[in-house]
Amino acid sequence: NDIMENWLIKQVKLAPHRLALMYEDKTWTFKQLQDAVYRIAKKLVGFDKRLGKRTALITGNTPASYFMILALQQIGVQPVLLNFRLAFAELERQRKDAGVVVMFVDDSLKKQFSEFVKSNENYYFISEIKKFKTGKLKIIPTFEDESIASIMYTSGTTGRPHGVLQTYRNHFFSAIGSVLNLGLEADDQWLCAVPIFHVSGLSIMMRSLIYGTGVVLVPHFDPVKISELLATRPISIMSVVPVMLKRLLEVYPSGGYNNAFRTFLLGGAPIAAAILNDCRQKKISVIQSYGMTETCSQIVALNFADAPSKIGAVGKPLFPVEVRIKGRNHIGEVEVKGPNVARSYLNDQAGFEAKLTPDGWFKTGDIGFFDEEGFLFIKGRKDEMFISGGENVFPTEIEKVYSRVAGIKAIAVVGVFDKEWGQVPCAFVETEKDFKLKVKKLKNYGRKFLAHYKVPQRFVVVPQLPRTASGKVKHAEIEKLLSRDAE
Ligand code: S0N
Ligand code: MG
Ligand code: MG
Repeated sequence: NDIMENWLIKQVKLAPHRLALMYEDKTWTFKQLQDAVYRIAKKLVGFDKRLGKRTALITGNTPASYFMILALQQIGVQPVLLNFRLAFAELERQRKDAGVVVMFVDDSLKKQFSEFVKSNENYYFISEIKKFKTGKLKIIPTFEDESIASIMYTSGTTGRPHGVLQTYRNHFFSAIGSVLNLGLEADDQWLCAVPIFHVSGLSIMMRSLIYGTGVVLVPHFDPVKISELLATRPISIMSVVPVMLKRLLEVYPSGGYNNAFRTFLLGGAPIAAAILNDCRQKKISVIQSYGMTETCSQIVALNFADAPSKIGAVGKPLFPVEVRIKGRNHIGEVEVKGPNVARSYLNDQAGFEAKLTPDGWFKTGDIGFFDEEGFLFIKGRKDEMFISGGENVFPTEIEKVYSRVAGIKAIAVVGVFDKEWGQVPCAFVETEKDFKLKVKKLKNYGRKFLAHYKVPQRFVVVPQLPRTASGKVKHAEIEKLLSRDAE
């Protein structure tokens, strides 16, 4: 178990006066970042032992949330990062699974979370830490390879949430793989509009600490404001999911982006060829990538120069990772191995091991193949998971919620094509004879238990869902029926 000096301490030694963070018109150097983080850390230490081994954060993309993540890391408490778009019931399941007592919520989410925070004495808005007494600071001097830097939840085919344990080693090698591909300039600035509760966002912060480069954080995805930033500030890179890039192109400034702008890093989902062509015409570089929470961000990337001859590819495996497909010249499950691949789920080593091959490769659930030049193509999923606007959606979760509705005999949810989000959930239901399907009511019902992006946009009544001999619904056949419909 190797040990590295605490990254924040290290970076303050290396580059105390370099830009670490910009948010609206405020900036922080690495030294100022450390001061801000330590002020919060002192309050957290003074707060008391209820913090425990782990503390949950419902983050916004704000300095306060960023400082909280770092403050917890600095005092050796594992931050459990939760998605604010989830329904309360979903958040509570994850919190309980993590064995977390205390939860902090970003103040920018006050409207949505006031009742939630008020109703539990262990939940606080981040601003409330001002009231805590100040404690004696004990900073962790080193980051051990296997200690946990962050925990993020993913769901699975069973509908059970899994907390992915992301270690410092995972983040470190992820940052190295990224920089060996994207290069580095001392004054690089990386715009972060992707949520920091996802590894797409948090990895930008971890890279900043490791590289000594700046993060430009924006509170939410406002394409007009972001275009203005990209045009007027020396921002070099921005991470996006396809819907973000699409919306940015719609408001592309006539004078283009600033001269320091190098590329978009696109991940989270495959991109439509039309959007890429638009980028090419505008001479905007896009590096497509492939990665997941379990791999601590991208593990495969496609450089812009290769893109025209490799339409549909996600690229080549980055330096520290290996990717393989079982069987020769075959299409099959994508398996990955490397120092940025997580080693376990929280409280569910068995669940994680079920996703490992006997020789220790992580089975992604994605189906793909390599072409003769070593480019990886992703063709689909082993399970029914699909992606909406960069968010993974697991039909089982949605089906479980709707199976409880009286009158619904059976339900199958599949992702269907959507111009904006890539895919959106659509429900196919078998109903009792006299059941009157009221779509509005069903949607409102779903919103009580599920993140809004998981609520089916359409409900289609079918006499009979396609099933296997053993009675299991065949999702793939529903999708086929649909595409036949669309033709
Ligand atoms: C695209 C985003 C910003 C859209 O959100 P927006 O516009 O802020 O919406 P809201 O104002 O919150 O809500 C308006 C209505 O839109 C609905 N809605 C919101 N999001 C979605 C969605 N995803 N799908 C469908 N509908 C959505 C709301 O429900 C609301 O409707 P009503 O009013 O009816 O409630 C936002 O979705 C977003 O931030 N998406 C990106 C998430 C993301 O970052 N995903 C990546 C996760 N994957 C990883 O982290 C691994 C890969 C990775 O690391 C990576 C990924 C990308 C780039 C780089 C990397 C990397 O490797 O570094
Ligand atoms: Mg409270
Ligand atoms: Mg399933």
